[in-house]
Amino acid sequence: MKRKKAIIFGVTGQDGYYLTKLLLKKKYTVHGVKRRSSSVPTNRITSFLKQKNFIIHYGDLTDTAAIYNLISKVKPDEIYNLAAQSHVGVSFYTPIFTANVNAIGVLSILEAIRSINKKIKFYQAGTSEMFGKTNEKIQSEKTKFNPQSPYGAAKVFAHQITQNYRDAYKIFASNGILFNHESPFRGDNFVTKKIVSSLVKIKKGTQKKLVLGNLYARRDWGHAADYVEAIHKILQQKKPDDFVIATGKDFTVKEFVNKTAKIIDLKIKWKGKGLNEVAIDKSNKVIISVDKIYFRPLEVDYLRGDAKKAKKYLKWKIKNSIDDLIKQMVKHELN
Ligand code: NAP
Ligand code: F7E
Repeated sequence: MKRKKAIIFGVTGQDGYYLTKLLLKKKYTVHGVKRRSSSVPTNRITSFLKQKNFIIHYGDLTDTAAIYNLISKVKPDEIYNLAAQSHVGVSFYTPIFTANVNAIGVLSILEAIRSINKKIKFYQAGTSEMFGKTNEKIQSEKTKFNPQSPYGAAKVFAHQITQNYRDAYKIFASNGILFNHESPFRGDNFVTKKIVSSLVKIKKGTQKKLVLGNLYARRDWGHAADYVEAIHKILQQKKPDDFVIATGKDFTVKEFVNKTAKIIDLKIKWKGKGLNEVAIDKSNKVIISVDKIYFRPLEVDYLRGDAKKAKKYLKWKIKNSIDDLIKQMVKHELN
């Protein structure tokens, strides 16, 4: 059987790593797109670089011509757009760049598909941040969007333009609406990775303190390895559609800290309130504190997803619990 060809924009990121691994296992030829950087951006994907079915290209979502030329040259069956300025906090400092990449970049891919070959299937990496401030206790495909950041607002544009191209030009274009997903390969400045990596170092005695922002935000945290399986399934459906991918369980940042501390056997006790809240160790030393530098101008307080549709139509299953996730992240940090 002919090998399927996929292009992955954002191949150097966390999901890029897991999706490449999955597609190579499924005998795809994977064309990954990396952007030029002053340091080596391929750390996560070094293990794939020697495989003949993994080909790396330079590209950037802000370069419409580069996107067009690449899609014309590769002639892919499927395109997965995972590329984004993906940090919500940073999007307040770089709103225009964020919109250019996360919103206009998506339109550039869709336009290229429209003029090169409408049969190319397209996946857009949407996010629970599109729901933003919501009154719904559990968010599904039917929940209204109310983004609270340049990141979330740009992703709403990307989501809707993907739907528009599906309806107007009959392109197989689907959106995932993925809730937070983490792994040992998570970027260093996301809260789970920061917590696990810091607490492991504090336990080893190589770091003194962990400084966090809002301890009371609630998130629905899953495992990236499980979530890329859903991403792949979304493009294997008979018809294009949109799917929420989530665990349905939510925890506060503080609860994530407590779970991690328990797993690495680090005794902590919380005291104080607001910006003065701290956690002390058994010798009364402050090892966790709060600083407003990590608070965002707008916060999303609460997110919990309803993935019933994905479970029913994609037959998607969650394999890793939050405790499995933290244990794997801890093991990776210890190594
Ligand atoms: P990530 O680790 O930050 O990876 C983002 C990828 O996008 C990296 O490969 C990055 O390249 C690339 N990129 C950034 N700007 C680009 C540009 N201008 N042109 C081309 N590539 C660019 O993010 P992730 O966690 O894997 O997430 C993957 C996608 O899912 C993102 O679109 C994110 O917004 C979305 N999402 C993530 C989550 C989550 O919890 N992880 C949840 C919902 C949706 P560099 O390596 O060069 O920076
Ligand atoms: O923050 C709070 C912070 O940056 C989670 C991205 O993958 O998931 C991710 O976005 C929560 C927020 O992820 C710190 O205020 C407290 O409430 O790990 P995060 P995020 O903003 O939820 C969504 C679904 C995406 O689509 C995004 O691409 O934790 N928080 N203290 C902190 N957050 C960070 N980063 N650092 C702190 O020190």
